[in-house]
Amino acid sequence: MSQDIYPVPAGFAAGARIDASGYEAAYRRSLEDPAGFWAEAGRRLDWITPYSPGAVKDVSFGGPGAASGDVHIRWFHDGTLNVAANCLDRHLGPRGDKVAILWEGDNPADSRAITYRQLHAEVSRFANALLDLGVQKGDRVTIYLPMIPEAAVAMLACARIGAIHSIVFGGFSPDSLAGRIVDCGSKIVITADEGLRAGKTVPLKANTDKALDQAPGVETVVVVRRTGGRIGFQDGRDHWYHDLIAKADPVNEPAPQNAEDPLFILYTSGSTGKPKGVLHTTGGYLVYAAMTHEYVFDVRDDDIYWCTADVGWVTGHSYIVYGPLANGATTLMFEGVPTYPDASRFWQVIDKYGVTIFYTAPTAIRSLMREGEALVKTTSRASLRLLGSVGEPINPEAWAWYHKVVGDERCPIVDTWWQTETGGILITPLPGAIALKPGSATLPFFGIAPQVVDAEGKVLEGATEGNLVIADSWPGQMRSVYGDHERFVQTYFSTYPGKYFTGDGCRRDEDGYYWITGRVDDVINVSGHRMGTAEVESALVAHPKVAEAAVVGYPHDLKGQGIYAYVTLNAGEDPTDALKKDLVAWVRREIGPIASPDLIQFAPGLPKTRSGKIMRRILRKIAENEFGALGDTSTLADPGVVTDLIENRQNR
Ligand code: 6R9
Repeated sequence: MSQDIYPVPAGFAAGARIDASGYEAAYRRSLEDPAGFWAEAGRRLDWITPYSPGAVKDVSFGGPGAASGDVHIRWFHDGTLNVAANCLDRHLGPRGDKVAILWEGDNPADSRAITYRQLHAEVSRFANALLDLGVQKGDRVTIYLPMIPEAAVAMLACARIGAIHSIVFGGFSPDSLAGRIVDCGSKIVITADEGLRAGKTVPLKANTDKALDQAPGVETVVVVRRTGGRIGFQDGRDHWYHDLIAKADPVNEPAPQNAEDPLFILYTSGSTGKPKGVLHTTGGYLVYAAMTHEYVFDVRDDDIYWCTADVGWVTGHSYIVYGPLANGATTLMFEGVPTYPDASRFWQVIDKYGVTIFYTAPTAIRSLMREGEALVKTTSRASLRLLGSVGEPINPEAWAWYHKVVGDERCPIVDTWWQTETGGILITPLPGAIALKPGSATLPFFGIAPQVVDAEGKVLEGATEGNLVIADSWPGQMRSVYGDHERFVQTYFSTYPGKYFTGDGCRRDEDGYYWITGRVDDVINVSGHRMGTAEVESALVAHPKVAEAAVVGYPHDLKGQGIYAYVTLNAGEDPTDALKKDLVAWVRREIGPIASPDLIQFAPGLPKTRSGKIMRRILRKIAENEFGALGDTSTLADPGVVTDLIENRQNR
């Protein structure tokens, strides 16, 4: 592990939002007096009815002493506000003509600049269109769109009328889309004719049509015309977005929402098979997304800020749309991929728009690093002043390359640790305040109380290693699993009663810096995307030739973790390469390309305990090529299977 320390660059500290002593004082205050701290922080938003001092924080994480099962989280709960008004209307005076969204298409010739005034006008019209279609407060609206400005318009239009959006990443299959539509009972889907990635089309409307065969509750589909490709159109059910916008009333008063009214649902993988609908609410989420965006990225009015995530993930929600727009920033939205037309695309886009703040994922950095320095050096990147990383631990080599080659050793890197569940960044450097150590997310943001615990829940002090929990709430925390509060309590508050369990392991060093070591549950991180191994397993066993499957992660140079699947076939089936290909295609179809197994091993038997539990620890070791240290195998029902698994291992 690297022990290099990169102090705050002098020039950066001078102009930064907050310096080291400022950070320490604010952090201390945020833990000593959370209600006071957040009451003040909440004033960064415009409230319709201000919250009262006694209603800032009302939280129970359950646990010892609490009424059994009582987990509730409320922030600012007697206040009302409107998220879209905070992201749009209040900027019209000071920044009406400032660019809100800079859009760079998949094709470098396609771009758009949308001012706050224009975005406000479009969102107002679409909000009215949704109302005309019968969408009401509290209704769930599924959004299945590519990275086009209409995605932000749809999100903000929902927020404006109090509808709850559920975005499904455009890379998910019809089956995955259907599952998410049915789980939250949405009656409307907003999609596009086709998406465009690296010059190829993605059949979003056709996927939606397939999904709707399994989701009969959907009455309305809104279709954005992106490519003009041929699609099926069902009169009565399907509506063109541009027709709705053209005939909608241009004036829409933002509807007041309670701070605890739901804002969105976002499905994420857990350690069990079915994705969870992570529920975020209105006031606390926006306060937290906006505040972290401002401090972590040290945002000023003249910044051109670019987060390369997709709005289908939480990073896109908080740090492409809600945080930046609440702060009146210019946010760049990119439709394409880092390697099209060639692997210098990111750097070209940075030069094209004068991007000052750039936020991406380690997997992208690693894949571009492989393409060599020359492609980066054909560009200037002189506008950059801050770099960010998110999604998985960043290995020190990638960190060093990002710092030296991309940032010319001028730009601090904020390595931001957080989760879909946390709504915003929890552990991160503040670039003017905290010295960097490559590979460490460094220190907690205001109001965040991380603890490292052992397997029994004992709190470990000082330099140590264990599981990461958060001892108290923060405003951006998820409130529930949509429609299943019991699952929320079980998943996050039962392992260590009274504490939020992150599912991550971590190390804390002698300076109190946190080093996230990765998931300690059956979740793997493939190119920064969360995948439940159980989800891939249930897709595999749904194949008619598969009897049983066990999926684990293994170290992968580019993806961080790859997907390794052990598959037992039904008696009489031939373990051929053609079948392997078929299984990969099958999983892509069932879940989506991000779930494609990298390696498949046909296994006549899986290592099981006598009670029938698959011993994943052993499967992980074999997949990692570390079968010299398998540990105790004496409890296996049939130790012989291990020899066969090792002999036929795929990761050599
Ligand atoms: C925002 C996001 C969350 C999981 C999280 C952890 C991993 C995210 C990280 C990181 C190390 C970082 N993770 N950021 N690990 N360093 N800077 O990625 O949300 O998709 O829910 O994934 O990603 O394992 O638990 P999500």
